[in-house]
Parts: sequence; structure tokens; C-alpha cells
Amino acid sequence: TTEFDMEKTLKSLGVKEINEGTSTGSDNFSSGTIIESRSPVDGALIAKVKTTSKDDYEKVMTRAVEAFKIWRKKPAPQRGEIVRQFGEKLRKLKEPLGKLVSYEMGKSYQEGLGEVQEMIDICDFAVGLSRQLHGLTMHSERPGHRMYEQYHPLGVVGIISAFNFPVAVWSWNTALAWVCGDVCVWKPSEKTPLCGIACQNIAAEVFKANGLPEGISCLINGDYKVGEMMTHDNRIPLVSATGSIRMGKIVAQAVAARLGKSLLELGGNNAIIVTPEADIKMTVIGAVFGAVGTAGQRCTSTRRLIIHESVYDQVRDALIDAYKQLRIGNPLDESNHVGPLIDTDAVKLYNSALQKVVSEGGNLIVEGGVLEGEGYESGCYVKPAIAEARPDFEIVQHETFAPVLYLLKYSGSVENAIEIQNGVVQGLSSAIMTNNLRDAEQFLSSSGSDCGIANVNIGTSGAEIGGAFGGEKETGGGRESGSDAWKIYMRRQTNTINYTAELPLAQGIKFDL
Ligand code: UN1
Repeated sequence: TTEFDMEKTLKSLGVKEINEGTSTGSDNFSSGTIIESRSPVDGALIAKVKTTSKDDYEKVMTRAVEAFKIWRKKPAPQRGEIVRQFGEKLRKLKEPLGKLVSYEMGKSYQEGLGEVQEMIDICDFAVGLSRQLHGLTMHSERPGHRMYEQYHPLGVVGIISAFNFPVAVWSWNTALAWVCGDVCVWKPSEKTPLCGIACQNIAAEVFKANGLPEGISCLINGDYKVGEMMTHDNRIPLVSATGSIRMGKIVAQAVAARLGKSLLELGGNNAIIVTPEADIKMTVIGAVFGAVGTAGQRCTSTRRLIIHESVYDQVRDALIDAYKQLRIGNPLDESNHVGPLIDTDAVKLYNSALQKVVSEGGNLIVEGGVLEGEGYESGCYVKPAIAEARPDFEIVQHETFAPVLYLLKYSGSVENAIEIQNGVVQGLSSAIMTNNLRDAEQFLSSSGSDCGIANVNIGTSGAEIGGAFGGEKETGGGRESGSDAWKIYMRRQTNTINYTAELPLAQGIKFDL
């Protein structure tokens, strides 16, 4: 049902009609211009957020730098305890936060809840991590010497996140950064500012209840110009940015110019290879969810299917059938599969991709189109489309953040499919559908997929938080979330300790006075 009380939802998350978009925790202020958050679900104005001015930003940074001096001294397991409490609060607020994500961003309520679940999961992961953060010990070449390494907190971490995962991506960064002893300044997408306000409110309550200073969790709001304040700021040793390749290149250059570190999570052009021995039923489910889930607005969404000629017609026909069953409409109605795109600009990009693929000689086997009429008043609802295309089409090289799927045919061995799959500038996620062990292992080998994520008999999206998340090439090379992704949030120090009365030098050097 779409019947839900938005007013109650917003109230339980502390979101007001007009919100101060700058916050250092419980202290909220803002003197910048106002952004309006409109829901792509029905076009309604949800609430307004005041953006961050230069003066506001300075106040934030002063507090953040001060807070770091205190937070870094707190033992990591105690920092973990704070993150545990944050995770507990998220469990309690899972429904309203999931609803806000769904309403402000337009993804299905199920996916909104799933996104909050990712936040809870990363908190659990971070709590365990807070008793680890291990360095190595190594054997010194000198007698009576001990050598080891330790990881120390890094400082203020800047986070720039995208509209498509308006809450989870922040939490992947903050939950880890906090247990690592860092403080965070977050600029959410200007398309989903209310999700940012809600998350900041939840975090602020936890820090306040524990008597911790303002500045451990900070929020700033606005467009790229507000982000630029962070990328040029020497007080921020690490900027973690999720978004387009275009944005990532600008961020990377600005941060590199001051020799800062950046963690980039940029576009994908994810493919599923379908071999002659693929389980077709499984392939269709995986491909359809990957292509139309979140209306094709995940960075892991399936954009290309690379299908062996022997099963091509079968897969194509099964996809056409499956697309006929798709219900498009209000994402808060659980019977719908596909919600709206984020805004009408995204609809324009969708339309131009469809025109482009046709002008390059592609064949639309499932025609798209923008939906009009009752329930579609926001103008953001589009029909998922499928085009038969060729790998060398210009449009196939691009990530279009919409439900457009390209079918590409391959013949011969799996190497040919891998070459097509790797033949794009992006390198985020990839998958192979096959029951042939040789093909699967070939795909995973050093000459296989060049992506950060490579799956067998699973689609390209929906990665678990336990693994490192990110990709190669123009996807930016960053890794967030699980495995040892925490290391980028800390500085590594090598320590050598001499417990003798002599001072032998390394490399056998003699220096007698
Ligand atoms: C993103 O689209 O920016 O793997 C993140 C997935 C999700 C995260 C996507 N767990 O699809």
C-alpha cells in the first residue's frame, strides 16, 4: 500500500519543514541558500534545506579539527561501542528511514529497507573491527631490536555521496572512519538532502548521549561548490567521493594537487556474460533485477548482457517475456517492481540514450518511453528498455543511469566474451552465468574480468558489505566497506625499538666517532 503518513515519518527522523543544512552534531546552523527536496514519486515538495556557506564551513572545520584531538585518544573498542549504539538506533528507525529513502530517492520500499540494513550490517562489521585494526610485526636485522607497524587515526574524512544510495554509502565510510578514530564531514547529494539530515540527527543523538564533543559527525549541504571547499582543504587528508566519472576526475585532481588521498567510487558499465551452459532461468532473474532494480540507478546495475550466439535467441525471448510482467509505479507500493528516475534531467538522459542506440544501428526489442497520466504526474517514470547493440557503439561505452539494457552477441570461446566485457573504460562489477567450470575459472583468472567485482552465477548488483566494494580503471580504484578497506582511513607507522645499550646501524653501516 502507498498509504503512509509522511508527516509521522519525517517527525520520527527529526526532519522539519525547513532544516539547517549545516551541523556539527547537535548544533545546527546554516546561512546559505535554500534547496527544495521534491519527491520523484509524486513531485511533491517534501521539505527544504538551507545550504552551507563559506563561514558555516569554517565553523564546521574548526569543530571537526578540535573533535579529532579528543576522539583519536579514545580507545578503538570504545569508539566501537559508540558505533554499536548507532547501529542499535538504526535498527529502531529502520522503517521510517527506509521510507524516507524510498520517498526522497524513488527506490522501492524494500530496497529502502535493504539500504538501511546495509547500514546496520556495516556498523556490526565496524564494531568487530574496532578490536582489530591490526598491523604486522616483523623481524629486525639488528640484534636487540623490535620492529612493528601500527595504524593511527588519520584526521578529518570528507565524504561526498550520490543520490542513488543516499544513506548506505555514507555509513560505509563513517562506521569505519569512526572506529578508526577519524571524524567525518559529509556532503550528501543535493538531490537527497533530507536523508542526510535524518542520518545526522540519528548520529548526533548517540554522540550527545555519550558526552562526546561536537564535530565527530558533521553535515554540510549544497552543490559541487560546497564539495570543492573540502577537496581544496588541507585539513582533510582523505576525501571519499561516490558519483560520476566526470565528478571523480575533478575531485581526484583537486585532492592530488595538494597531495591528499582520495577514495573514488565512480561509474560502472557492468556486464553479465551468458555462456552456452548458463542456467537460463537464473540468468533472466539476475539480469532483470540487475537492469531494472532501483530503476537502473545503481552503480552496479547491469548495463550489458554478452550472450553466446547458441543461446542468444532463447535469452532474448525470455527477457522480452519477463519485461512484460514488470509493474512500474509508486515505489512505496510493494507490488511495483520499478519506481521513478531521480528527476526529469535523468529522464532526458534516458531518452537520449535510446535515440542514440537507434541512430547507431541498434534495435529496440523492448521499447522504452516516458509514462504519463495518473500516478505518473512527477514525469520521472520510464519504461525499462532493451536494445540489441554492438560492443563498439559509442553509447554502449557510457553509463546511462536508467533502465536501459544492451544485448551483445559473442561467438566462439569465453575469451571473446571477456574481451568485450573488459573493452570499456569502467571496471566496477561483472558476472558470468555458466555451469562450465572452465569458463567460470577463466573469467576469474588473471586474464579474466578486469573489474573490482567478479561474480559467478550471481548478477552484478547487490554486493554484501563484508567484501571490499569498488572497481578499477575509470571507476576510480577505491575500495569501501568490508575486507581491509579500513586501512585507507588510517595512517600507517613503522616503529623500530632498540632495547640494547648499543646503536647498531642497518645495512651493516659502520659510523664510529
Ligand atoms: C552504489 O550503487 O553506489 O552492490 C552502491 C550493490 C549495493 C551498493 C551499490 N550493495 O548493488
